[in-house]
Amino acid sequence: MQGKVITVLARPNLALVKYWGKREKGKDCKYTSLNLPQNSSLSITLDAGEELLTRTSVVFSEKLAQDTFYLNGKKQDMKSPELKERFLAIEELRKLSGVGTRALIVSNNSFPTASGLASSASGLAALTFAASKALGLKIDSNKLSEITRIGSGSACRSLFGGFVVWNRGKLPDGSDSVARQVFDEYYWPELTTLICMTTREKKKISSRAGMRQTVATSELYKLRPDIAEEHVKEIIKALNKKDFEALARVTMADAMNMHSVMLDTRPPIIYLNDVSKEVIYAVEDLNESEKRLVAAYTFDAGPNACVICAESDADKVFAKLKGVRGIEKILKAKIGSSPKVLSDSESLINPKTLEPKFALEK
Ligand code: 2P0
Repeated sequence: MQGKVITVLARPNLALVKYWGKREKGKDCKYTSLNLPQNSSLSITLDAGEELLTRTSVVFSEKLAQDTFYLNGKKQDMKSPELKERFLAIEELRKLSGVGTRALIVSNNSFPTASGLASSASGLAALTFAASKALGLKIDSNKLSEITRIGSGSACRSLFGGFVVWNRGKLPDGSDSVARQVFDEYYWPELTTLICMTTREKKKISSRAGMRQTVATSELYKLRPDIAEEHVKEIIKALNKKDFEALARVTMADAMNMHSVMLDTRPPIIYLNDVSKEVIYAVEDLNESEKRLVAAYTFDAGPNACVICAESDADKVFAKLKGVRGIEKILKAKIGSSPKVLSDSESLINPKTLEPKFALEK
């Protein structure tokens, strides 16, 4: 079968309540590769226009001898253990569709891979969304979320726009550990994120390896899952009331709680750097001088800060952050929408030759 080339655009998400730790194989997890989290998490989908997005084209065809994957113009090694793990999601989709043919996948990220901003989330969401359509699968968002989670945990949240909760779930097969939208992207459009880029270096330890180490060695981590579940409830309450200060308080607390268990890991995991610390001080200083919570910082597995504020305060917060030495670039994002299928003219694959359309790096 020569399938259709499907091209999808997907956006990253920013967790206000973080996912850091998986359940290992045992009574509440059938396989560790299911990527079942220790706690629920809550995110916003980010729309920074042409920045921070993934475009992916997928085609399945009998003419293809093997799976081939180009990321940012570079052919990837399909034998690498990391890629094999992530491609379990594609195997699941193949199983469901009964289509055994190989795939050509061409994906471009408009942000630095592995810099602490989650390109794996938009990347995997674009991949499974496009592959499910290229295989002609009619599956509901729960099933697609379940399969996307296998590729990358945080990616299941990027299947939705707006405000998204990824529920921890209890079942060992993971069928109840799926993401769902709690409010859409139009619910609170004033909410703005300023993304402060402090480094473009590749991080020293991957999230996947880091969280495994934390679960295995951190004493403080025992407290983390219950604290995070409570944070999810508090953020939902704040969203219901559009209470920015409550949202800000919990967002900062959750980020610092996650970075505390990282520091409590043996050996310690330290993603924050001096510039991250200066962002914390700048935001705390601004909040104190304004006598209200104007902004909230949060950090993922990297030193880049994301600062959330109302659009009406964005200029003030931007000016404060501009004063932090070491910030190379500040991107502004609004609340983003779910992945969308692009037109054939935007495809990254030539459907006749089954080759990528762009000039390739060796
Ligand atoms: C999050 N992070 O909730 C947290 C905050 C990093 C810090 O989800 O192993 O790339 O593929 O499931 O999803 C990064 O973890 O890890 C992450 P896998 P993922 O956004």
